[in-house]
Amino acid sequence: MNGTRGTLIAFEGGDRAGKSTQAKQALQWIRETLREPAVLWHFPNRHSATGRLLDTYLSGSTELTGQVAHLLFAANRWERVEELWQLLDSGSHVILDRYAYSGVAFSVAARGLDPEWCLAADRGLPSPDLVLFLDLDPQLASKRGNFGEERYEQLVIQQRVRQFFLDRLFQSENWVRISAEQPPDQVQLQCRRAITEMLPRVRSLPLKLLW
Ligand code: 2DT
Ligand code: MG
Repeated sequence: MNGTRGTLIAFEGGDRAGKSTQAKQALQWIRETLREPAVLWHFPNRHSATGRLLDTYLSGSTELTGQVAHLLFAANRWERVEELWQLLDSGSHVILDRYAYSGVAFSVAARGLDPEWCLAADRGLPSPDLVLFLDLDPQLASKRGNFGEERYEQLVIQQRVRQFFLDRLFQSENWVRISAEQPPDQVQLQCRRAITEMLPRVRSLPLKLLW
């Protein structure tokens, strides 16, 4: 460790855009090629108490009001925030497969909640240095394998989520849009390019907080 902090990199996008695949490959590349420590986290983390409840909500076997679901998704992040700061402070990069952006986008798009109310629940979490937004037309996403299995995997919801990402969230300077219609190798190259460009620029700066 050379005393520099790790960076926080979030993958965002609709369902079936390839986030998990790309995040795994980016993790491997940071570890093996850049030779720096890195971990990959997925949100929601379905293994904690909040996550087990959210898993039953997403699979459709539990009903929750929109507000309760939203707060549980946010709590599912807050319960790991100390560990997150520790990792970053220790010099490890942390890659996130979904984060608070999904939290707001899905609660607004699928449950009709007020965006400002939604944003408040995640306010104060560490803000990613880089958000890789894997953008895929929901019509194409819906043709990929297993689409439709979980609660929010419906065309109209995915279209509203995408619009919210593009209209409301994409304005931030740390967002990079990558077309997920490209072959996976191309997508990965663009992710690596964005990470390479970001690293020297942010590492001497403190992490910001959402929002
Ligand atoms: P995965 O398919 O990636 O496991 O996501 N979601 C996710 C929310 O509604 N709020 C959140 O805060 C997060 C992180 C998006 C499962 C679904 O959960 C939705 C898809
Ligand atoms: Mg999913």
